Amino acid sequence: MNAEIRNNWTLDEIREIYFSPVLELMNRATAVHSKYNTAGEVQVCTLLSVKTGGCSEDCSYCPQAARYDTGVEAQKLMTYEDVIGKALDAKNGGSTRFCMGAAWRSVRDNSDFNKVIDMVKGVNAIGLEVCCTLGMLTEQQAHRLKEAGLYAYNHNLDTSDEHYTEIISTRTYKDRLETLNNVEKAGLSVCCGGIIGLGEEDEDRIKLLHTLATREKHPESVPVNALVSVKGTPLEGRGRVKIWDMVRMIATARILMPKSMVRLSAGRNEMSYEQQALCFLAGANSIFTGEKLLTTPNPGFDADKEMFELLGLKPRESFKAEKEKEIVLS
Ligand code: SAM
Ligand code: DTB
Ligand code: SF4
Repeated sequence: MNAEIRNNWTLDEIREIYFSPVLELMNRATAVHSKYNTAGEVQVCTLLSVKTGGCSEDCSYCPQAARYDTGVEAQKLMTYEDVIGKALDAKNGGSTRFCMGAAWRSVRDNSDFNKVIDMVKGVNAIGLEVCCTLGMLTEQQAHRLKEAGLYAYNHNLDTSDEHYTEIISTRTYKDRLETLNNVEKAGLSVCCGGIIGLGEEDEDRIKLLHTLATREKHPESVPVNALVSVKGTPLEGRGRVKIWDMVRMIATARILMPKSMVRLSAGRNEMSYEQQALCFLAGANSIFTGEKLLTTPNPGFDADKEMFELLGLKPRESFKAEKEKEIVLS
């Protein structure tokens, strides 16, 4: 890791940054952001739920947990053809990364996993950077995904270790960390972040950021989700996350992990362009576009195109295309 990119942040240092006056915090984040990244460039990703609903876990925010009556019906794994069709739409809509999600507790070595491996190969072949989020994973399964051409794996820690037990009881923080290590061992890029609005304290957010920013290698991307409060889940009726909380979280993540992609993830559908602009100023440089996240609404390609024009943002070239260029030019 570059000497200036630190992974020895202390909780006190993080507290000081997180609680600094918000305009000062944003200013510092903007400076760090433009030192390490091209200002105004935003990575555009599309999500697809390839296996929706019927999940055995009890994550209290999640509309896909079978035990909550949320109106999300359990579906079978999508077909290869349908997934490729959606990936082509995403590419035509301007996305460079395509993330496939499955409502699984963990990956099992069965025919569905074989099919996901084929989907990874297919999406990779059409020139998109491929990401998956399939639940817990062994090192061997991570290697299989890597060999199929997977670029990144998303696995969120969601909140602090302490608050985790209030939100999920069917797995532990340690389980999550183990999967992250397996992903890293297979040479996949790690995408790991959290959700705010789960009833956590500022201290829980600070601890989550501490866990992420003190990993030997910072996650390549850090999604910051605002809770999408879904009827039927235990977190139904939670008020909307305050924009200044989102800004604080994004700016602190940017300062601690200067080179990571900080993704303004769930919650954009409830945010104005002005509010999103504050998040970009705070150092967010990635979004999910397309009308749906996994099961909930999200701004579509057209609305995002309008926002990009209005704010003068440019879609970022894919890491994959950058690497290919380097190979051709060297
Ligand atoms: N089942 C896999 C897992 O849990 O890792 C992958 C899919 S899961 C839906 C991916 C992530 O979406 C979760 O870790 C959580 O951070 C986020 N998420 C789920 N429901 C959400 C909600 N209602 N609001 C915000 N983020 C949510
Ligand atoms: C992430 O951090 N957020 C995305 C993606 N990674 C998988 C998921 C958000 C899901 C929001 C609720 C839903 O649409 O079901
Ligand atoms: Fe299942 Fe993932 Fe939803 Fe938890 S977050 S209930 S593991 S789909």
